[in-house]
Amino acid sequence: MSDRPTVSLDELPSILEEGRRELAAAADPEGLRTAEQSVLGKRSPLAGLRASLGRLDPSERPAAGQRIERALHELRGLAERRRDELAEDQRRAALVADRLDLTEVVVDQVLGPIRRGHLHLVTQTQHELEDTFVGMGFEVAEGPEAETDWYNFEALNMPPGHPARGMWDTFYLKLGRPETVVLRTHTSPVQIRLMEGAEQEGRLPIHSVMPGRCYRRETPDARHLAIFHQIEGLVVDRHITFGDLAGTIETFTGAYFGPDIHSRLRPSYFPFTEPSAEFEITCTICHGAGCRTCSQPGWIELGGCGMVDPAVLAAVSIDPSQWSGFAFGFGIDRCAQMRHGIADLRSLMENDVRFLRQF
Ligand code: FA5
Repeated sequence: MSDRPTVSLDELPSILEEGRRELAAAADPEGLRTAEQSVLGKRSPLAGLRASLGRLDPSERPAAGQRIERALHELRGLAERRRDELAEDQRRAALVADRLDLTEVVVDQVLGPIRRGHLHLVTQTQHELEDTFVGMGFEVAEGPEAETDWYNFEALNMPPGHPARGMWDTFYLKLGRPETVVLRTHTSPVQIRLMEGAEQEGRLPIHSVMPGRCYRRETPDARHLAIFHQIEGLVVDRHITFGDLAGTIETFTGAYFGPDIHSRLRPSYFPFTEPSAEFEITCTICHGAGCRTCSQPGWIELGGCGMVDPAVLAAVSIDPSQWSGFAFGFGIDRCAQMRHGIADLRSLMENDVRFLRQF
């Protein structure tokens, strides 16, 4: 005797509906196997219907058989699709569970807490220099890096063909007439812009520093770069003397490098200052004893300076009989080199983080 439940064909629609619901409700592969057993297995209502076909009148069997086969076909298809869906769900769940958060691993477990970057040593040095000069009563001004020949050379007493232009190996830009626009070779052109503006707007006197990037066609070495930074200083006021210049430079040197570092001036030549000088500071490596870095004298050159040439004042319509001034300009990169004992200036431009992280 068969132990299959006997069912009537009238129940096919509800059997089908119940089968659909059971298969769709399977929440995992195990649940689906149980549902398939119950909906399509040997003891399922559909199997019972199929078995009872033999009790039907032979003329009704083919149609009834077809209805049952269609129902079975649909439910098998549903079971197949549900199997695929569950497999996909499982794959996604595994992906989420197994995902490696590399940033989390690197930062938290290998390198420690997130470390923020910091300003480049040259930028830090520029800010420190600005702070030092602001503390001494100076204002900070800036000018363009692409300059006209007029500001970079001519207004500074160097007309075309003047031999002093040879002191600065120049990059010319292809702008306008040939050799009329340059990448500035020093920050001195900003002096001219400041004096022009101050004269036109009645803003004299001037006590300003002007930091910025400069360019020279140089082969880089331990003390020279093709792209470097200078800070210019300019004072135009009444009764300004060379003593004011020397005192300002000595005050700055002590304030920035510390009380045991001093400055001295050596006669020199610049076309736009008269008299002119190079200023040197006590070598910060040997503190004046003499070493390889300073080539023995115990002093290291930092920049140039001098009294603003009356012809330069006159070129910007400032009356030299009423006003006088001094100017200086020195390397920011050189300052960083001196202050931190950097053997080779090129280290500042190579962007090796092992070097940069030290500062
Ligand atoms: C000048 O550039 C003058 N404009 C300075 C000046 C200003 C004189 C105002 C008088 C009045 P000089 O070429 O010597 O001068 O450069 C000044 C300083 O800039 C140097 O002492 C050095 O510290 C720095 N410097 C010059 N060339 C380079 C370079 N290629 N790489 C790095 N630093 C440099």
